[in-house]
Amino acid sequence: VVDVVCLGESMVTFVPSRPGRLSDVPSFARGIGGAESNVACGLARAGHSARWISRVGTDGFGEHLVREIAATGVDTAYVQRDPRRPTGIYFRTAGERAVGSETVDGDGGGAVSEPLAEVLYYRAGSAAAAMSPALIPRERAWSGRVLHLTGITPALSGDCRALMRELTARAPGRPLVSFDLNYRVSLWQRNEEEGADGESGPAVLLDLARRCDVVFVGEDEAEAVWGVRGPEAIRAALPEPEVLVVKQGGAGATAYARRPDEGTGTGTDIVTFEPAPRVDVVAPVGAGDAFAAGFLSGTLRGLPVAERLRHGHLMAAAALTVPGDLGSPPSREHADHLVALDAARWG
Ligand code: KDG
Repeated sequence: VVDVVCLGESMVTFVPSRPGRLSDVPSFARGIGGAESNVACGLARAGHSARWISRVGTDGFGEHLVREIAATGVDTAYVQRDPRRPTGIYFRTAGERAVGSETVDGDGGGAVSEPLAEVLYYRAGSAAAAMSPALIPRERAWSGRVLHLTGITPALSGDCRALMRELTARAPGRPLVSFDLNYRVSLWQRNEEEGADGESGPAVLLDLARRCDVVFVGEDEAEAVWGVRGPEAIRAALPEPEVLVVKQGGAGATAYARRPDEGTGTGTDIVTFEPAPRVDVVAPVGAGDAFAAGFLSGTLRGLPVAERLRHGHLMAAAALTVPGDLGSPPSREHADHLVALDAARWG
């Protein structure tokens, strides 16, 4: 049994070689992106066994993705190759702040005055969008102690939504299921325009979040998707998960953890706030994924909630201070040392 399985689409990413609008920048550098594989890579770097499950095309971009992700120590044995569909790609501007409520995981830190970001996806009909209960056997996705999913996958296709429901069903053998809301407005808009099955993003995401055990939500995202403002109100709207983490940008994060002796959905919580360390933000992309990796690492190690939050903040800080999705987090030993510093040196 591996520690964690992360399931979701990854893409080759093109980031401009200098700041500016997509209409103006002359050249792009190739990188890789994908919220769930970012979490797998973060956990592998923190010394855990991590597996990434997805589908890619038989094109060179798919090969590049699998090779790069495997190079971080993540198991890619269950990644499928589809000869008929391409690997998804996307373009984004370099380090700018997200447009409106379309954040690319900027919720781990305090970006303030950068210009607006642009994100352009080319992933409709991708190999990963074909993920379905028939193609991804549940036993594979449930082959870890933790399964990590995000709200990006259900925005990809009806098949992906069916898979998400299958993987979050309460049934024997289900591991701890972690879910990062990751609200991607443009993906849901496309869905609604296509009128696929009349399912709306807010309703699908609320239903899925309710079925999971550990849920990560950005305060800004919750307001954008459900119109709910502030950590208390978010918890009131989402009482089911055993642990709910509300990320509050540069300020920090609040965890609501149900007392162990309480039943589902009704108990009182232990509430823990931990401030985020101050960092000079280079690019917010990937910070939320890094935060989830740090928190889940602490969860797998059975650490107290405050320490899980601090490990999340440390990993997020590493991602915030580089242009790409993945930073270089401190080693587990060094991270443990930083986490143990007294409160006055945090925040
Ligand atoms: O969390 C970072 C991701 O947003 C990025 O890597 C791309 O997975 C991605 C997405 O769908 O936005």
